[in-house]
Amino acid sequence: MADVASSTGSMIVVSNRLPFVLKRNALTQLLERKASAGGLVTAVAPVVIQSGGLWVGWPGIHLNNPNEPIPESDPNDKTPTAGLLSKKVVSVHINADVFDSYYNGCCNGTFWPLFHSMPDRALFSADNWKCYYDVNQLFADKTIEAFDKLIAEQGNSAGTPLIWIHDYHLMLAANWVRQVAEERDLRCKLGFFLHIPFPPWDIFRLFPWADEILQGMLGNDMVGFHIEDYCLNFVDCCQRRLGCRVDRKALLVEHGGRTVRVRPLPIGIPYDRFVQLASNAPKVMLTNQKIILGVDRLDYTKGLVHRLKAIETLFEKYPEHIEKATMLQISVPSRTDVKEYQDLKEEMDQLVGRINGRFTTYNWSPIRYIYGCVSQDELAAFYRDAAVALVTPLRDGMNLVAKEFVACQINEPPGVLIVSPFAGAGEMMHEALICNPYEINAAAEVIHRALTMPEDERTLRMNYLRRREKLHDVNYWMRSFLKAMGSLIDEDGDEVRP
Ligand code: ADQ
Repeated sequence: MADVASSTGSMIVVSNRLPFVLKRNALTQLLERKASAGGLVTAVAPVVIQSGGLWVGWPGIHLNNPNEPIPESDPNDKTPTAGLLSKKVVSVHINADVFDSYYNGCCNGTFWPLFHSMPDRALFSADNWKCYYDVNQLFADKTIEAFDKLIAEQGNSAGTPLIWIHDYHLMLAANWVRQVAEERDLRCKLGFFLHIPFPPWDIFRLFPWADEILQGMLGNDMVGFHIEDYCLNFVDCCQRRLGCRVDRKALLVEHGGRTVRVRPLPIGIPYDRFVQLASNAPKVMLTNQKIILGVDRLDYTKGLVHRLKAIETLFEKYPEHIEKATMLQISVPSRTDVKEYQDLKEEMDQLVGRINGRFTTYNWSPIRYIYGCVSQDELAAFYRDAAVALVTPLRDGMNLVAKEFVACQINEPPGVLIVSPFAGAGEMMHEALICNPYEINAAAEVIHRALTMPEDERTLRMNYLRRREKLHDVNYWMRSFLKAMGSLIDEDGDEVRP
């Protein structure tokens, strides 16, 4: 596989979820694997498999018997994890109540809003924090178990294993892994990547146990974020909260006699796969309508209420778009156990009803609202046939939808991307139209501009956007991570210096 990066040692990936979920077949009562095809899994799984590495994570189900064996993948499974044998998977089993406090309570009830700079939505609970702490310790124990497995299987040929911990669910785990590895004289490299923003000091300091989070993250050799702003926020917090010596230019933090590298590593998408999906997908049937597309998890950070209000203002101020353009909003249900998300669902339902009630004619409605998951083929068709994509989160680590839209824009002339400056994607997709989602009137103006933009301008902008995403795809991201860890091997088999 030409586009798969090679690492100097075997890789152990540690993430809240395994790269597939386990489901129990209602008829046979046997466990089955349900594949996951996200970009992260697409890029990382081949490296784990190729390096003989392992994946540590929660299997998506609470089992009565934690020793129940994990099944192999279905023979028809063509996803990248199909080659991940069950013996290469270490599942973390967590008591259901503890899991609820850790995941719904601390991760999604505290860190998610806080790290997205929405502290009023964050709950601070000592009990939830204790569960987060305990679960992180459990993940660290399981990572050491994976490490032992690797050494038992491969001995010296495991090289210096590279342990890659993902996201806000596991910010404490590295320290315990490092401690045990040092006690037992096991050599390894520890890397961490945060998929959401890292907030500024003024927000981060609201968390009562902020110093423990920073110490946990500094247990790694390298800490990666999507963009430089998040790196600088992190460095700033280390200096102000822990009193670490830092180098803001070189993005280095000194802690416990070690120097930790901090790096911007903007994630990409499997670009070629989306182009292929878009080339094969059937046409979207919305007769003679310009589609204004939104695709998001139903989450308050995604700015959905502001977006619908901007659409309402658009039809109010520019009635020429009535019966000519339709907003197609596809929202995938998310965290439905959490009250904030139930409230948002209600608010969206009411808003869609109100706006449609106000503008609908005999053969047209301003908003089509799909509350559900759509297949990758359908998604690619929507991306391809949309005239405008609205990616307007209030805050977002990166946002992959903006990139997937651009990859699928294979029609001539292309559509227009509108992106919020508060998404990581807005930092680097300069040729998109930038729109502040909080400014409803200005947002309506930007949508009008996109709907009326001349063809040559659309083509010029889209060509630049597509070129960048093709170059900086998810495999590029994978290689950048390995390089930042000093673990990348080039085509001649030599190490690439970080
Ligand atoms: P998310 O917050 O989940 O990811 P995003 O980056 O937009 O946000 O990724 C969502 C993914 O879900 C996309 O791949 C999209 O195709 C898919 N999706 C969304 N709605 C869907 C629907 N209705 N049906 C089917 N698929 C749908 C977190 C961070 C982001 C960061 C990513 C990766 O919050 O900021 O970009 O991780 O690091």
